[in-house]
Amino acid sequence: MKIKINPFDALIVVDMQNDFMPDGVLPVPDADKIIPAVNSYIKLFEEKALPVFFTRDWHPENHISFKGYGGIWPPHCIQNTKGAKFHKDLYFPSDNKFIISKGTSEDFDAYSGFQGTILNKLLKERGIKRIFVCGVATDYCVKNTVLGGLNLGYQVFVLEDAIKGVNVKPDDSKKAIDVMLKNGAVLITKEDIVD
Ligand code: VGL
Ligand code: ZN
Repeated sequence: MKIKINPFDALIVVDMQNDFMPDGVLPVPDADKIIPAVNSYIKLFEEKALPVFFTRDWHPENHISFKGYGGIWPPHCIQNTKGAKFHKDLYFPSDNKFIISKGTSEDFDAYSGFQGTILNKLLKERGIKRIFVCGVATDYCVKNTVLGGLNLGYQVFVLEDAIKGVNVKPDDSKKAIDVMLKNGAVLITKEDIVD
């Protein structure tokens, strides 16, 4: 496939935070291995002066998704903790970048970067038509952000070489990719992008 980046494209980097790294409290296996690929997409969008949106899980310490508060996950990405910080090697453009916090109030969870955030508004204001999605976890926040984007009418490209899944069950990521494709997402790698 040949994809040319155009002025109405944006990059969405999902939840590249310490707690989701292999040594974090909710580890996504090999999440750190995709950092070079994620950074290369970020630099590509920066070179073209296109916006990059970094989503982050940003939970209060009594969040509904946590074990003990009705949820299934260990406490993770608690606001203002080291675990909630982005990985130190993640590249940040000097401008045209946005941080989107989600799951910020105790009684709502958000696997999608569109849920309870201004992401759609920011994309709309900039005339963005296509979004390119990378990050973690393939089977949770990447999947739901992709489906959210499709539902809102964006064309969505999933960056296969820059996503990793949790795989609570071994084939969860594979199933997640099938669902994204069935709903109209397109799976690409860096090789598909032409200048
Ligand atoms: C996520 C589980 C719980 C994710 C967030 O970012 O995929 N997964 N909270
Ligand atoms: Zn979470």
